[in-house]
Amino acid sequence: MPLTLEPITPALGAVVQGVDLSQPLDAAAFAAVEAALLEHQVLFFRDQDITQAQQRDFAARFGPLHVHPIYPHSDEFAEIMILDTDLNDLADNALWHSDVSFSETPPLGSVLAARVLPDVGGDTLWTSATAAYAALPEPIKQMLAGLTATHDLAKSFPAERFGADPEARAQLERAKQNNPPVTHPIVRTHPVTGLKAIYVSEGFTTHINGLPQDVSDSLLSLLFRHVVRPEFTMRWRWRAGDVALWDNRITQHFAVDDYRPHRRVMHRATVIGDRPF
Ligand SMILES: O=C(O)CCC(=O)C(=O)O
Ligand SMILES: [Fe+2]
Repeated sequence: MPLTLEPITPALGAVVQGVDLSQPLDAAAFAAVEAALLEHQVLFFRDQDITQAQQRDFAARFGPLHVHPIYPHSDEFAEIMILDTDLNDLADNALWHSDVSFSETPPLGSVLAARVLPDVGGDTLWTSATAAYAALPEPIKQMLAGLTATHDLAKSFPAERFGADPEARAQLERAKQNNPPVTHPIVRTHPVTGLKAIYVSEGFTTHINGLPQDVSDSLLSLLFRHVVRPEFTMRWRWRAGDVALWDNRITQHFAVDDYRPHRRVMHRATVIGDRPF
């Protein structure tokens, strides 16, 4: 069955039909998914009944998988990260971010499967950082060229959130030691499409290198607001069996935290990417 695509907004997002992620995709089907991802940046697959192993295997077609330094993972597979409101405070995901940008080689993409959903709420939003970059006035683009920024895991994982539990605190300390702050260009270039994208996010970007902190704060605030203007975004209302795949290099996302005290469980497999340039 050929793959069909139904776009969600002009900026990004498409629902994919005709793909069963519980089966290994043949080369042609995988190439079609890759092409769709390049074009639409975030893809949604409905009614998927996939095991953790199948989710991991699908993600691994794109490259080596990342193991998160803080979030728990499945007992069976370290590459399946668990976002479960019963296990963790997930407040850091209710903030616009690009996953793991605190790494030297941040993820190229993520595969997220909905496992337990509240009846209503718990939507996720994505924004296209290429659409946002394209809409910047030319003088601002020129100003940003060549600037770099610092990304720091500690911004999204502040010590207060780890409470008094010594084990959780020790894990955070280890994660910080293993992931010191990194520098990335403020505008990155997609390695395949060549499109430029804003690559700072509220989640992890702490300052623009070489600028006084107050100037950096003002410029970052302008970029954080610009990148999430409604016309660059989409919002997804999850249904059981949904799987999302996003290009993490040129999008940001925000998990709406509006459903407590209900439980929500998502499983993520995260593909390691290249060093941003
Ligand atoms: O729970 C979600 O919908 C998304 C959470 C998130 O930020 C992620 O999986 O990277
Ligand atoms: Fe995320």
